[in-house]
Amino acid sequence: DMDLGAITNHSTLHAKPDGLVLQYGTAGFRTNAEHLDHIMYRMGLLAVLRSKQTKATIGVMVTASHNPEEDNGVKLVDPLGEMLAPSWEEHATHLANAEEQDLQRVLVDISEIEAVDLQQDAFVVIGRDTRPSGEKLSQSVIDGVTVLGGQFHDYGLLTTPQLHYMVYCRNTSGRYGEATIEGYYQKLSKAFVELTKQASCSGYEYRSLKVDCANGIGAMKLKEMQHYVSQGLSVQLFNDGTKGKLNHLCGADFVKSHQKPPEGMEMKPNERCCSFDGDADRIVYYYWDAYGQFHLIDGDKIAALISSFLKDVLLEIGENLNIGVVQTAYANGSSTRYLEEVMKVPVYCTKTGVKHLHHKAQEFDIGVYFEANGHGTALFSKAVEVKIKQLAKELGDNKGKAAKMLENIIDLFNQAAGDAISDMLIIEAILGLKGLTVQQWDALYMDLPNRQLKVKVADRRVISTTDAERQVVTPPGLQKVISDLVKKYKFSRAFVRPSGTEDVVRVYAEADSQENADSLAHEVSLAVF
Ligand code: 16G
Ligand code: ZN
Repeated sequence: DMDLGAITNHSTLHAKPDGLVLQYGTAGFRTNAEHLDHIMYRMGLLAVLRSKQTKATIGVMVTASHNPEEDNGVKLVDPLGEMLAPSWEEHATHLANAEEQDLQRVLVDISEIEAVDLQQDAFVVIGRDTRPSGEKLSQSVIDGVTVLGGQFHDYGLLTTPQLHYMVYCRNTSGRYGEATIEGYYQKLSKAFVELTKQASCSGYEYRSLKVDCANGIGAMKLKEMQHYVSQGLSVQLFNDGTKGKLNHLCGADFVKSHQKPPEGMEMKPNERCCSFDGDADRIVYYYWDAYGQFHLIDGDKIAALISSFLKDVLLEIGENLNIGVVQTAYANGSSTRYLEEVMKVPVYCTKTGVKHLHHKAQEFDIGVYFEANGHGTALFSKAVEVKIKQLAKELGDNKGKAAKMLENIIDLFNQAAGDAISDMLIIEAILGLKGLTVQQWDALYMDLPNRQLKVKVADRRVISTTDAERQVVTPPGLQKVISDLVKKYKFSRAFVRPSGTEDVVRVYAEADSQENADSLAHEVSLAVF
């Protein structure tokens, strides 16, 4: 049975500040690190219950991704490396907000609702990003795990997708890969090096790439990995954490939302550059052209590159598999049109947040998903993986070569979560195999000018949406106003949604020119206010 006395004793060491209410949001709990100690302890407790219930290893990642350095956060990772199931997000919120004297009762409630067998063993793996608060907060997670009799392995410093990978490996008896950092590097680099060898036959040139690591964990892990892939790629690291502050004026989120290059990076015209975010689960590319214009290549264009490559390879192999691309409302209208009309692949739209895209992508033989902000990956059904492996062995000539190529591409994807390192290697391999420059990739289609704004309102929950956040339901009448505003412009689109991570309403607008996108966004935000 649960040692409830011990839970309470320890709990007073991890006391909840009076009146503090936090919610398990789109990416777990996230706030100033000073308010998180009790959350970490309680998420340790919850991870044990989830592990007992699923009879599997559960992950706990201590990170606040692209938030400022003073913040931290935590999210739980489910058995197949996925985000925590929605019903457990609610448990997490209850547990986080319980006053000390109610803690035991809430734990018992969760155990009863979820039919947790308390006799079952529990195993939890823990990782953290480079935030100064991370080490102590991880220790509080461990306190929570051990007080409930759970066992654990603390990986220490990891990127978020690496922790997802570890969980996935451990719950699939090593079939996916070995659950060590060395295993991760081996799996990815083996696939990458094979691919670049194939590319070199077709005139592949040695590639170099500049990477802005957001002064985060990505720098450390990329340094560790560098020599494994040096045969095919030379990476030059910037914002590696030795000087600047985490996510400060740099990183994928900064570059995407400001549509400008990070500080601390030396860029020459036409050089291929990319940025990771603070926990290395997002990536965007960009370059200056010869006329001094900045070009951003976001998650949408990454999805276009990847899915067109996959489609070509399948054509070569002669396999007719069903590919789907999953986006959110933030996907640039041009990208959706390009995918549907030029590439002829079906495109689906889900609500914002990785778990929604991931879930949808699982419905296809091959599901490619990316958020415009650069988080994404591709998922391959078990049947497809088996089939491709078999074809790679059986087929000769070009078909066999293509199958082998696809086999390596599958291995190179982190199918547990979007992964900046893995995505970077895939993109570099594809560009190399196709002999594409960054400009040629960028020219697949032209982004429609767009603008995002935040609006502070008294209560953002009065806004509810439907149709994957593209239509407002409440307050009544607001959608009609937005629709009428949109009609005033060409190639226009606009939507509003309450943020899942900040106390604001987000406004998105796109139109035929930047001026029009700006004024549409402005008009819509006035309608919200
Ligand atoms: C979180 C999500 C991200 C989403 C963002 C939206 C995960 C792991 N992360 O960072 O996918 O784009 O929230 O934030 O799901 P918003 O709701 O504030 O716009
Ligand atoms: Zn992140």
